[in-house]
Amino acid sequence: PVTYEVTDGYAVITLNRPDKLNAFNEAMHGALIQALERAEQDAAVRALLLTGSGRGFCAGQDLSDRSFPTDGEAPDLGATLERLYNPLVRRLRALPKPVLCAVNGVAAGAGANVALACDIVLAARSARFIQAFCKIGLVPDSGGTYSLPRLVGEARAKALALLGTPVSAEQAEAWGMIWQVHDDADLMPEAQKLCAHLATQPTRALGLIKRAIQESATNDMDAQLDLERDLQREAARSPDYREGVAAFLEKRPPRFTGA
Ligand code: LHQ
Repeated sequence: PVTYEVTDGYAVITLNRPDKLNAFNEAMHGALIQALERAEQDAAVRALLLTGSGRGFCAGQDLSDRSFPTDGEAPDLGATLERLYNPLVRRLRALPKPVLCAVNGVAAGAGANVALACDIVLAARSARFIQAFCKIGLVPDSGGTYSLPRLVGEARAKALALLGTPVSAEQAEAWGMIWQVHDDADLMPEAQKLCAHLATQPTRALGLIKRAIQESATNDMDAQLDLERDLQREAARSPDYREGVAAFLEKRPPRFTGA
C-alpha cells in the first residue's frame, strides 16, 4: 500500500491505494510508518517526499474498512488515533529531516491533516483540502485542530472544520496554508527539484530549524531565545557548519555531507 524509493539523496514515499483515493487502512498505516523509519535511519536519505498515486492524495480513514463498523457497539476511535494516526503525525514532526508533501489531488479528513503536518506542502492546481470530519459526525484529528488555526487563523479554521468546505489549492496558497501551487503536470518535477536541493543542504541544521519553528508554537519569546541558543550551539558543532563558512570565505559552493 506504500512504495518507497530513494533517488538523488531523498526518499519518495507514495501512498498507493489509488482505487480508494489512498484512504488509510491498517496496512497502509503500517507501511507508511515503516517507510518513515527507514528514511529516518538511512544517512543517505536527507529529505523525504510524500505523495499519492492516482488522482487523489489521501481521502483519510478508509470508511469501508471492516474495523469501523457503524452497527453494533461503537468503535473506540480514540484508540485508533492513539495507535495509528497520532504516532504517524508525531513521527512526521519529530523526523530530523525535511519532509515535503506533494498533494497531487484531493486531501480529505486525516489525509488533509497528515499533509499539513509535513514541513513544506506543494499542491497540484486541481487538489483540494477538505476537513470532511464534520460531515460524518467526527472531529478533525491528526493534528488539524492544532495546525489549521496556526496556519490560517481561527476564523478560517473554525469555518473549514464546521462546514467541511473544500479549499482549492490556490486558496490554500493564498491563505498561507501551504507553500506553493503548481500546474498538475509540474507538481512532481517541482517537488523533485526541491527535494534534490534539500538533499544537498546541511541536514542537521535543517532538522534543528524544523524543531525550532515547531516549538515556537508553544514557547514564549524567552523560552524560544533559550532554545535558539541551545540549537545554535549544536549546529555549530557540525562539520557542515565549518564547511559552510569555509566555502563562503573561499568563494566556492559548499559541499555539505549532512553530518
Ligand atoms: C473511499 C474514501 C474513504 C473509503 C473515497 N474510505 N473509500 C480517524 C480515526 C478513525 C476513524 C475515522 O476517521 C479518522 C479520520 C478521518 O479521516 S475521518 C474522514 C474520512 N474521510 C472522509 O470522510 C472523506 C470521504 N470521501 C469523500 O468525501 C470523497 O470521496 C472525496 C471528497 C475525498 C473525493 O470525492 P470524489 O473525487 O467525488 O471521489 P469519489 O467520492 O467518487 O471517490 C472515489 C472512490 O474512492 C469511491 O469508490 P468507488 O468504488 O465508488 O469508485 C469512494 O467510495 C472511494 N473513497 N474516500 N475515506
